[in-house]
Amino acid sequence: MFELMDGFLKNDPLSLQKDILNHVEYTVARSRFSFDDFEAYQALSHCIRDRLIERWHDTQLHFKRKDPKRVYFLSLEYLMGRSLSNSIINLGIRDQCADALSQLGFEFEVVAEQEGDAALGNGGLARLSACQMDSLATMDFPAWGYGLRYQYGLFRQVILDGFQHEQPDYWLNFGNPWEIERVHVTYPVKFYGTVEEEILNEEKYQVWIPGEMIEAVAYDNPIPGYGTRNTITLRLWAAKPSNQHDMEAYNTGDYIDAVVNRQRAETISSILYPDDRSHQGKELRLKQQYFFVSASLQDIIRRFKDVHKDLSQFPDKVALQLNDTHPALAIPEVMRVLVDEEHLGWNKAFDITCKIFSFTTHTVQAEALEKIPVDLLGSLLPRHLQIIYDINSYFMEELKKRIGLDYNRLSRMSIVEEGAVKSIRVANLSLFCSHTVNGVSKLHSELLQTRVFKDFYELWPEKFQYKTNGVTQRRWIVVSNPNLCALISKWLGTESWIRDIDLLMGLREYATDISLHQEWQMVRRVNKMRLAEYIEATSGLKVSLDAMFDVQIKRIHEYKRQLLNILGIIHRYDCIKNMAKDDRRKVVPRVCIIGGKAAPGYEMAKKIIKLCHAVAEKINNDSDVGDLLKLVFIPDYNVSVAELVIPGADLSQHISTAGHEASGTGSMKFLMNGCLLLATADGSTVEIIEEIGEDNMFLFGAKVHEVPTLREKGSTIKVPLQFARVVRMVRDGYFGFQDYFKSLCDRVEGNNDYYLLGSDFESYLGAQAAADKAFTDKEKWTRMSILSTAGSGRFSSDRTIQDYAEKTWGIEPCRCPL
Ligand code: 26V
Repeated sequence: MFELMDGFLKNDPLSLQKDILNHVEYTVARSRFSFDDFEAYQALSHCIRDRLIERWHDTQLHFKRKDPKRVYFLSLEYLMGRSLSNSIINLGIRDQCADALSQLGFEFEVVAEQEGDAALGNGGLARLSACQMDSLATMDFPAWGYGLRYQYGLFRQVILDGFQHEQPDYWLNFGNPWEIERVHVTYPVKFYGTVEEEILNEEKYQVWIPGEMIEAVAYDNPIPGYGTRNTITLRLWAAKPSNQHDMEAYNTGDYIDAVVNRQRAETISSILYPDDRSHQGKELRLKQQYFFVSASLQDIIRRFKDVHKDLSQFPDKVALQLNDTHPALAIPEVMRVLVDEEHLGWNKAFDITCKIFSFTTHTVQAEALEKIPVDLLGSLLPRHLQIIYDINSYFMEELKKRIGLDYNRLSRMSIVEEGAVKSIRVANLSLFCSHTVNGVSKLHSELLQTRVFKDFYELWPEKFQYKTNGVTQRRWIVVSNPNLCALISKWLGTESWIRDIDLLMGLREYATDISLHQEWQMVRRVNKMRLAEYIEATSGLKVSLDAMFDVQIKRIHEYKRQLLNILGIIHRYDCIKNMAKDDRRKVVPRVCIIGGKAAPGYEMAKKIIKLCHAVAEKINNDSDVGDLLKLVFIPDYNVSVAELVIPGADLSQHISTAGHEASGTGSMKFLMNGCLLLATADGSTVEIIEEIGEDNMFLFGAKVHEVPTLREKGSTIKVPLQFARVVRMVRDGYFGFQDYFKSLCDRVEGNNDYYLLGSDFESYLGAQAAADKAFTDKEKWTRMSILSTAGSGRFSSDRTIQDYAEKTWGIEPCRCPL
């Protein structure tokens, strides 16, 4: 690996060793003669943190000197996972650290595994933010990430008797060496109160008199780039009570209440909301959103004003990226600051606002779009509600000029939704006030233009772009699959692909080379061994390495169709049971692996988890079937579990009903690691097909344009007999829990089969059979596997970020000199 010249701290194994021992003694406060793996992790992390801080200071100073246009990435969620290995690899000192540890009697991998995940997000959107931060740093872009420092991250999933239970993830229990508390970087954030009119120099102004004030404190998380000194900042805000607020209470003598109130303030940043529709319209969630937005904008404007006086230059220096609608209150907040505080005038302020915001949407379901009840907004943020109304009046006037008095359309497009609960449509606000709206794959973008935001697209087609998602090869190959990483570098004769992903294509040339095949198979087998050990440790189940490891790991959701997978497994089991002994020899043995969390209030998803366990119980204890079929549910799926599972997978499933997965990024990680995909033509898979060809994967299922007709046909569709049979097995209690699974079965039969499991079943089984057949031909399988990795370059987040920088943000790299 490359090594960069460093600053004050040295990176040779001996210096690292000394620094580790110093941190053992003075930071961890343990004896340098006796410390355990966890303490070694803590000490090493502090060594790395010191090195990150050096680079980070240099980078920030460099940005300050150059004063380039910056991008601010606003996201309520980041799924960072572990930081130690990633930082060490990006710093280019993996071998030196391993040496230093080994001389102290520790093993690098064991030490790295001591770290818990930072899980400040739910799933796809949040992991995407983390991958994009890595690319922004690596590609030297002047970028800042902003988010919330939740005390409790995504819940831990515990399985008891096959049922999911949620437990709090108090991830800060043992301290967090990757953050730097900035006690002096604090901003007041205001809530509630009233709006009054004030006259200044004969002009009328609205003044917000807040009813509550809470302080936001910055916690900085340095994000190092790979092969560069650039280290950028992810700044997360924590809530603490404002002293000003307390003073009043102390003065009135209510000391006890004042202290209790302090704790109440902290609840704003205490918990991450699970991605669950039932949480829409909750006051605490709205408070979180505004708290985050207000603190971030105060920080951004302060940084701008340090150098520039005139806010009309704001768009030349600042790009604000809205990661979904969650941070969209930034729009009325910027307006409020420009109009009420800077007195710029409404038109000028609105012009600036529309030039700085861009918006990316991560969903396809119109009904999943965020809405804020007007009553709630009006009480929490009275001035923002007024501003949104003003924006909407202006919007409606503009619209009438374009479309006349088409009231149906006007009411569909309005930012304000009338109805039983009058609400703000946050996506409409974001669309109208952003210069660009991005989809996350080509197909997603088409659906946005033709369905979800059709009305908007027809009027402002120039606003619509798409940036197909990507994942970072640093984490998803270099960190998680070191053996494959070494193999790729050996065959390409360079490590440059780690920064320049297009080079991966060079592997195509060797796709039939028999010695690459042997080495490739060896690497894959070692990874399978590691995964098999993990399965045994977590579930007690021994699995055969000769079996095909077939994996589906992602959030549990009906549209992602884990149920289709399970019904397919039941079918496989049923076939084996009904087969003559002789025929069984032809069966390709499988280990089916499923993992993922269900939102706590999502009943159907929880039933799917239980069904998976019930089926596993039956199959795994059937000695008649033995190694021919096993089913494992991996509990508490998270980023670090993914790092272990993905490199060991032969086949992975991405089988959402066409038109439902905006992009999907798991598939890209599997692809990079040479795992074959069994998939529907949904989300980014459509582009994966373009890149690696249909022949290199197992495709099935209805296409997007066929879905509406199939739905219309409903119960008149002919569903294959096998499907009816497996559903009946569940219904009849073959796996127990007959009553509990009834609603799940009802959900996939007749007119209720919204996600089209029945009509896709036959073609699903066909794809599975094709996968079995290919697996028996080792050479073919290995070639397909190599071609998958070779074709994964387009799905690097480096490419996504490059596109954003050029086509959406208008920013350029700003590389810190060595
Ligand atoms: C919604 C809500 C609703 C209220 C409570 C908290 C909460 C948190 C998240 C969400 C929306 C999540 C949207 C999401 O993760 N979408 C996924 O984004 C991926 C990255 O673009 C994409 O690959 C997936 O297809 C898409 O489902």
